[in-house]
Amino acid sequence: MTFMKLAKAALLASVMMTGSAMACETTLRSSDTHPDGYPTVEAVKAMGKLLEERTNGRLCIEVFHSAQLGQEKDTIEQTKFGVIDMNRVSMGPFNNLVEETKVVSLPFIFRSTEHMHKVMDGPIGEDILKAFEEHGYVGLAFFDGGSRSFYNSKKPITSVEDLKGMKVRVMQSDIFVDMMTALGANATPMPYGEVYSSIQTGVIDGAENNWPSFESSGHFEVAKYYTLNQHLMVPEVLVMSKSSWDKLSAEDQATVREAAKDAVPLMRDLWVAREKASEEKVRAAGAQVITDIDKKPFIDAMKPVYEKHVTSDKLKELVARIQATE
Ligand code: GTR
Repeated sequence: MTFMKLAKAALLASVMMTGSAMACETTLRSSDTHPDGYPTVEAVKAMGKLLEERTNGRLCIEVFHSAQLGQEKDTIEQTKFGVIDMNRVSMGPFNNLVEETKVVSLPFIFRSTEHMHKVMDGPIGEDILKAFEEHGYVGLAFFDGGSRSFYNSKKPITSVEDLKGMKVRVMQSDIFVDMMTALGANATPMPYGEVYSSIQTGVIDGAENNWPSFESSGHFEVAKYYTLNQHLMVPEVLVMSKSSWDKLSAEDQATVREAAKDAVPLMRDLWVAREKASEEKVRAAGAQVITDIDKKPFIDAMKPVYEKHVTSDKLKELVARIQATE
C-alpha cells in the first residue's frame, strides 16, 4: 500500500468508529451551507473524528450543515467575531474581504482539475491560506468545488449570444457580476438559499453551479437546461476564526492544521463519487444537458474581467504563477 492509500484507509476506519466514548472538552462549531452527506460536510466530520482521537477528546467538531447557522456571507462575518469557530465556504464570497482569493475565482483560471490541485496543494495555495490571517481567519485547507456551469428554466444555452439579457444568479462577489455583464447577461448576486424559489417564481432565469450543488439544492427541479461550459472552478476553503484559534495551545493548533489537511484526500474521493451520482440523478430526472459547447467565445469574453480585477502587482504575480504552473 502506498502512503496515501494507508492514510486514506486509516482515516476511513476512524470515520467509521461511530459515536464516541470520550467526552469533548471543547467542541468547535463549524458551518456549512450544504446538506448532511455532502462531501464538504462529511470531510469536516472526518476531520473532527481525527481531532477527537489525536487530542484524546480535548477537541471535537460539530458540523452545522444545511445553512443552520446562516447563509455564507453572514456566517463569514460571524466567524470573524468567533461566534462560529469554523466555516467551510466557497472562496467566492471571500473575494471582497481577502484579495488573494480573487485569483482563484477568475473565470477559466484553471485548465483542469489537476492544474487546480497542483496550484492549491503547492506554494501558491500556502500563500493564499496565509493571506486569511490578517483578516481575522486562519486558513486550514482547500476542498474541491468542481466546475461551475450555467443552468436555467427557459431554454438550452449553446452560445454566449443565448445568455444575452438573461437574469442569472451569481455568488456575492464583484468578479461574478462583471463576468455575467461581460457575457451580456444580467447578474443577480444573492445568497444560495434564495436561488430555488427565485427561479421558481421567475425572479431570475437561472444560476450556475457544479453537479453536486445543482442536484443537492434541487435547482434541477426548477431549471432543467444545464450547459456544461465550465466557466469557473472556484476552490472551497475551510477557515477557523482567529479568535477561536488564539484560545488553543500551539500543540493543538498544529493538530487542527494537520487534521484539516488529512481530510483533503477523503474529501476528493467523496467529491468524485458525488459528482457522478449527482449527474446520474439529474439526468434521470429529465434535465437537458448541453455538452456540445465551444468554450472559446466564453473564454475570450473574459478579458475585461481580468483587466478590471487583476490590477495590483500582488494579484498580477499570483495570476502569472498560476498560469505558469504546469
Ligand atoms: C457551491 C459551494 C457553496 C456555495 C454555493 C453558491 O458550489 O459549495 O459553498 O458557494 O456553491 O453558489 O453559493
